[in-house]
Amino acid sequence: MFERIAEKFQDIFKQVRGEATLNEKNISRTLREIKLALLDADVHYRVVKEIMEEIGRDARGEKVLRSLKPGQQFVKIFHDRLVEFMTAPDAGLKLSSTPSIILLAGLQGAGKTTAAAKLALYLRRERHLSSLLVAADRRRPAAIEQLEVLGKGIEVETFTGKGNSPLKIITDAIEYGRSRSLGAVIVDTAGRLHVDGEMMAEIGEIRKKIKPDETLLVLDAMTGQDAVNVAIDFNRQVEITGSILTKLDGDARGGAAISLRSVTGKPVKLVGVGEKPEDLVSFDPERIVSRILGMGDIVSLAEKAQAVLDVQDAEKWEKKWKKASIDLEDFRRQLRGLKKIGSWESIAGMLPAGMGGLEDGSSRIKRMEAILDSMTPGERARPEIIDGSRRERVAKGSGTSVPEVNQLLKQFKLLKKMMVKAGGSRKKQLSIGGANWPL
Ligand SMILES: Nc1nc2c(ncn2[C@@H]2O[C@H](COP(=O)(O)OP(=O)(O)O)[C@@H](O)[C@H]2O)c(=O)[nH]1
Ligand SMILES: [Mg+2]
Repeated sequence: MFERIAEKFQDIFKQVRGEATLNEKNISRTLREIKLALLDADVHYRVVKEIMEEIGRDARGEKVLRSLKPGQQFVKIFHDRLVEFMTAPDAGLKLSSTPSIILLAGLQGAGKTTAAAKLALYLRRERHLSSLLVAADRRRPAAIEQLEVLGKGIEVETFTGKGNSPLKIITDAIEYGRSRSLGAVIVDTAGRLHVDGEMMAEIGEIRKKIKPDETLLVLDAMTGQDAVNVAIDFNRQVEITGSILTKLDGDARGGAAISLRSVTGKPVKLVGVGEKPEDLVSFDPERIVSRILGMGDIVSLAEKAQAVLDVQDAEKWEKKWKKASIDLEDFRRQLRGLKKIGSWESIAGMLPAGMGGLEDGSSRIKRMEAILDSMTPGERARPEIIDGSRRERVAKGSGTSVPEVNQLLKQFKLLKKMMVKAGGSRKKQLSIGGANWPL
């Protein structure tokens, strides 16, 4: 998902991260490129305008210009802003009635019927609610059977009802759901190929009569700009409470995911990431932005890193971790382990701030290794003996500088502190605190 926009952002960021200083010229160039990438990804023009205003202000702000690595700081701020932009405080499903009623609306082919079944499974998994599926799409006879088949697959009952009045079928279904003390009634409705008045009127009337807890608009993320326009129309004519964005597993460009909340004022609540009933997850802006910006899935990378460390010498490491007794030799081994995981670029995001950030790491990790290699085994075992003159020697030997050596020692000390916090006893904390660090 989002491969195309991710590739563009990777290129833009590579360039801006490489800049030693930011000035009006390279800031303008970067902003222009970001703008084009967003437009190309089908982000709504109003949203692009809004984002660009904020980012422009930030990029020229003190926090960026004054930082040690302005390019990286800029990327980080852009990332954070985008997440903030897509985050809504009310993104969770609000289900407070018994049964709670969820009305699904949207164009034909958007994924409503599939989403109904997915939602039933999601509610069982996440909220421990049992659901009733309601076949209120009476325009196509096949739609009823499709819902029934999906329901059977996940062992959820489908209410088919009789006749052709969606409203009558839905009210009967709610009655039925109530008598069975079900948690949720999920209503699948008829779509159309395009937005039209008849469909809007139909949904509007149903909504007014049954007063659903949630009216969710199902949108196909692959249709990009169209999905956004459909959302604007729907939101204007039928009051929706949020949307479900489907087909994010396809080659969606990202535009709908970025724009929807801002353009409709309603949160994206769930996303479909496949055709199967289990392929529905909560909308997680942090995850989506990481994908859009090509930073990989940080959570899964962290898990991957853990796995590599595990096969390395897990037991030994754990013992040392508990005792907070690692030395620079262990630190060196860990660095090498990190290198095995993959490109530093992609793992930098998972390190605590200051230890990786969004830095251009592969050259940095090499320099860190060079520094460690230039120390004597004795120094690596007892870093506290590395005083001023030793630091100078190490810096020279590794082709780096004293500040870089200092920084590495500082990071190591920080890591050790974290270990003490995580696993050490009070007594050990005192002994570490008492060690005479010449920093
Ligand atoms: N890849 C993928 N396909 C989906 C997703 N959601 C729905 N589909 C497919 O989209 C097509 C239309 O879905 P359907 O639920 O019948 O749409 P409806 O007309 O709105 O009810 C079907 O072939 C679904 O399998 C999704 O999240 N990912
Ligand atoms: Mg359908």
